Amino acid sequence: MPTPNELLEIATTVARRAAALALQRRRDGVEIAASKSTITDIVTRADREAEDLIRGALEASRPRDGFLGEESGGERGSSGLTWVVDPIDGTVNYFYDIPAWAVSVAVVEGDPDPATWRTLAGAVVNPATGEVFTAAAGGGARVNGEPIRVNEGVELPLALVGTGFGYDPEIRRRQAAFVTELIPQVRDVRRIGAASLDLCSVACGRLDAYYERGLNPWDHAAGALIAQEAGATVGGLYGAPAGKALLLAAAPGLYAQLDPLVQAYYRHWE
Ligand code: LIP
Repeated sequence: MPTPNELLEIATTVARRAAALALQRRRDGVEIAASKSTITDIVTRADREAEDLIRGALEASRPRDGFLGEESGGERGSSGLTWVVDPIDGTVNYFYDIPAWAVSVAVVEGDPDPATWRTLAGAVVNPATGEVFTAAAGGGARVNGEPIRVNEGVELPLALVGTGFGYDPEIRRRQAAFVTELIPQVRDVRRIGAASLDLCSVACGRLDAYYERGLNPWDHAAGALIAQEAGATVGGLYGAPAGKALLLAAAPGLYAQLDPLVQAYYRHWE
């Protein structure tokens, strides 16, 4: 079994290659290939091309590993490891040429299920800013090789909180209703549009906290490890691991203040 650092080297290399491809396609002009869950949930040709590049590179270097990608689905491996990939996280930002999208590559041990997996390494590459966020389990978190840490000691009224919204109109309405309740209690709210970058923002102190309901495994697999390795608590509903029902990330003290508010609201959704 390779070490987390050896796996991180592979993750970072393929994420950089895919990011370069996606950036070039952005410059060439982006074409929507299809819509998925709703008409606003789009996939571009570059999403598919970037995932094909990553999948092919991993098949060559790690042929016995499993794969779970946003665009091409899952395939079980025989090594006990699975690569969890979002080729372009922040697809709407990518389509509108808003410089807040990223290639997210993580590798997990065990079933590719956020409820049970152990993330060993993760890389999130934002080509627009040239930032490469990385973490190996137990090795800390970095951006462009420099160590990063969460903001400690932030009280709720001074917290800058990130969140996001699903593609379904009724879910968006309910998510917006919670933001209406939360926003008077915190410094402010930001909606960046890419979960991986939200989590990296918590990791490097650009956000004090981030929460979202409805994320897919590939949205948070790498970013959650980076946030945890930077000192964040990352969890889900009722104290479960982060997953589709809820992801909340913040330094421990702020997590303890925000968790009851988020749980109380999202508990009604179940
Ligand atoms: C996005 C997430 C984001 C969420 C968006 C979208 P995508 O992923 O990263 O947090 O709010 O609705 O799901 O679809 O760009 O890969």
